[in-house]
Amino acid sequence: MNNKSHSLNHLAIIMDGNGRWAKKRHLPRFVGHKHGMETIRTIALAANELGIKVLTLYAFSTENWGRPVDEVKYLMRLPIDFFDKFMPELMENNVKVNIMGFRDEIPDKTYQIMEKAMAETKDNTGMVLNFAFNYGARKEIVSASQKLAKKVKDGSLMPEDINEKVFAEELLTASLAPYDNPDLLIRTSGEERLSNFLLWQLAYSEFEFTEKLWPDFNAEDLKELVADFNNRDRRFGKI
Ligand code: V0D
Repeated sequence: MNNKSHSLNHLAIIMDGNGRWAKKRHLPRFVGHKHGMETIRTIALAANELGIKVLTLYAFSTENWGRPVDEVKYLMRLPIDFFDKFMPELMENNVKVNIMGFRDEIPDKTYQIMEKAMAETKDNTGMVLNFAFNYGARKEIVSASQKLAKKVKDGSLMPEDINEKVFAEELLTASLAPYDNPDLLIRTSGEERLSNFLLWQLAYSEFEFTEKLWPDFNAEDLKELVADFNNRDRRFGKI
C-alpha cells in the first residue's frame, strides 16, 4: 500500500448478529431486528459526530429472500418504522438519506417510503446515510456490465474506452463519488466474510471485526474501532 494517511470519509458496516442476540435471550428474531434498528440511530448520530461523510449500512441482501415469509414481511416494514421514528432527528442533524439496491421484489409501500425519505433529505448537506437494501455485489457488477454492453452496442462507447473509472460510474455507488469506496469496513458478531457486499468498492479498504452483536454495538465500540483504524494507518505511514 501507499504511505498516504487516508482519513475516514466512508464507513461501511455489515450489521450482523441480530438473530443471535434474540436467541441468547430466548426472544423471537424480530425483537433482535427491532433493537438493531435502534442501533442504527445510535451509530448514525455517532458517525455524524465523528465527521464521517458517508455511512453505508448493509441491511438486506438479495439472498435474504430465502428467509421465512413472516420474517421477510417484518424486515420490509423496518424502513417504514425507521423513518416514522427517526426522520425528524435525521433532518435536525442535516443527514441525507440514500438507498442503494435493486427495486425488484421490494413491496410498493416500502419503496415509496424510501423514495420519500430520499426526496425529503435531498438538500441536506451533512452525512449521507446510505442503506444497502436488496443489494448484492455480483448482481451490481453484472448490471454495470449490461449497461456498458448496451452503450457499446448503440455505438456511444468503444470497448477500448472501458476502464476502472468508466466501470465505477455504472455501479450503484457512483452517486457517492468522491467517497464511493469505503475507507473502512466493520462487520459485527464475529463473522469474517464479505457476504456479497461491495466487492468492487472494498478493494483497498481496511477491515475491522468485532465480536459484539449488532444490537449491543454502541458509540464507544465505534470510536474504539475508528481509533484502531487511525493507528493502523499511522503505523503504515512510518514504514
Ligand atoms: C434488521 C439491523 C432499518 C439489521 C438493523 C430489511 C437487521 C435492523 C432498516 C432500513 C433492518 C432500511 C432502509 C431504509 C431505512 C431503514 C432496515 C433492513 C433490516 C433490511 F431506507 N433497520 N433495518 N432494513 N434491521
